[in-house]
Amino acid sequence: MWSEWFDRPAQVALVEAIRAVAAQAPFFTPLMPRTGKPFSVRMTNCGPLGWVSDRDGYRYQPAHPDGAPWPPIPAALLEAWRALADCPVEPDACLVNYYGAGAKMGLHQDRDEETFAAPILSIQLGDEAVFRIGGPDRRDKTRSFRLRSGDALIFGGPARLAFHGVDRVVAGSSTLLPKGGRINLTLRRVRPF
Ligand code: MD3
Ligand code: FE
Repeated sequence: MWSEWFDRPAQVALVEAIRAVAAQAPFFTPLMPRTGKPFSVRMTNCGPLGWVSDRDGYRYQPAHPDGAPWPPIPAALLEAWRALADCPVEPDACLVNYYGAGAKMGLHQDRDEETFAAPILSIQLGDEAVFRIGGPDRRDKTRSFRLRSGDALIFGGPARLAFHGVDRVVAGSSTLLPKGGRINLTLRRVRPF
C-alpha cells in the first residue's frame, strides 16, 4: 500500500477528472442479481469496459446502462497504473464507487474478470473507509484497517482473489469532497493478454 501516493493537489485534480467522467456517464444504483435489492454504493465507470450489476447478474459491458459508451480513463489514472501495477498491458476498466452516508460493501471476491493475471489498483478519495480483507476462502480470518484519501493499493498475486469489503465510511474524516462521502477507483484488466 502506498499511503498518500496522491498528494492533495493530485487528489483535487482526480476529483475534477471524476466529475467529468460522471458528466458523461452518470452515477447509477446497481441492483443485486435475482433479488433486485439496491446497493448502498452508487457506481459509474470509465474505460473500454465497465462493471454493472442488475437482476440479470454481474458483468462487464462496453456501455453505460443508458446506452452510451463509457468515457476514457483519465490520463492521471493510467500514469498511476504504469507506475504501480507492474503489468505489461493497460487497464481496460475503471470502476468508480461512491459511498454516501451509511454506504458499505459486503465481503466478496472480484472474479468477474476474464483474467486474474493482472493486479487491481485501488485509489481512495475523500472520507476514510474501514476496509476488511481476508484470504481466498470466505472463512479465512480477516483483518481491518483504514484507507485514507490519496492512498493507492495494489492487489496482485495471492491477494488478487482475497475476500474483501468495506464495513463503513467515517463521515467528516476528509475535506476533499465538499458534500462528504468517499470515492473508490479500481483499475482492472478484464480481457486476457
Ligand atoms: C482486494 N471496492 O469495487 S477497494 C470493488 O472500497 C471493491 O469500493 C471496495 O471491492 C471499495 O470490487 C474495496 C479495495 C479493493 C479492491 C479490489 C480488490 C481490494 C481488493 C480485489 C481483490 C482483493
Ligand atoms: Fe471488490
